[in-house]
Amino acid sequence: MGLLTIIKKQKQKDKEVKCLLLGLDNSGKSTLVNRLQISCSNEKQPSLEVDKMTEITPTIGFRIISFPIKDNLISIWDIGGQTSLRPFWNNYFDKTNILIWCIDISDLNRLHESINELRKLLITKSCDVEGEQGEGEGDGDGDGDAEAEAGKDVIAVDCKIIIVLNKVDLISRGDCGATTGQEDIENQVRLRVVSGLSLSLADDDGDGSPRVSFVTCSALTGVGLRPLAEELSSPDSL
Ligand SMILES: Nc1nc2c(ncn2[C@@H]2O[C@H](COP(=O)(O)OP(=O)(O)O)[C@@H](O)[C@H]2O)c(=O)[nH]1
Ligand SMILES: [Mg+2]
Repeated sequence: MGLLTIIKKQKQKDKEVKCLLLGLDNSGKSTLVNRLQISCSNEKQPSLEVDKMTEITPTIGFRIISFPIKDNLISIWDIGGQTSLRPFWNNYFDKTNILIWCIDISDLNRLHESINELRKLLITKSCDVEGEQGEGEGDGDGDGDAEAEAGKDVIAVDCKIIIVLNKVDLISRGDCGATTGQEDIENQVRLRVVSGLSLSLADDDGDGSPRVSFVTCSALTGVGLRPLAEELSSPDSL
């Protein structure tokens, strides 16, 4: 390995972005990470990696896949989503820059389960607000906003969150029996996630709370993966 290669690798390591990829089993996490790796690290010879896309089996435990995007080394931790593995998800958060939550947008029957799991992982009740209010709290004429804040749902993790709405190809092909269009389903899923997490997307900017964004894609066809790659490598994710 030449000196330049070593320096380049070290520089990439310095800018490593740890992404935790979670979501229900069968939502397409492993396919997504394989497709991202192929399209980001091997654009010139994608045919060499075709086998990787046909080899997907349920992930037992976890695997780590690393590849460069722009100047960053993206390390994606693909964690199994089966019920038995979910209690361990919390253990992987250390030093995570980005949480990627994968939802199968074609399977609305499991959307509730997915949002519930995400909620369990992220949301906690704020409890320090009461202490900060000081004396005179709750007397009816005090700081109404602060009172309203007490016990409010807040996101407890300190990383950027990307919600991936995967398998959009199944909706555009009409395979999942949906009677409404792709845009309607996307909006419906976003709204359910936002209200399920008690988020106000308008609050996401500038107040120190983690930024939540949505990306719609198909890990199978590759549609929508470029914006996801952009999000992973954008400087505000570091
Ligand atoms: N049609 C379609 N199928 C997908 C897509 N992503 C994953 N799959 C399929 O969904 C199944 C589960 O995928 P997998 O990556 O193992 O899901 P995981 O359990 O979340 O890791 C596999 O049969 C994949 O081929 C997608 O975007 N579109
Ligand atoms: Mg998997």
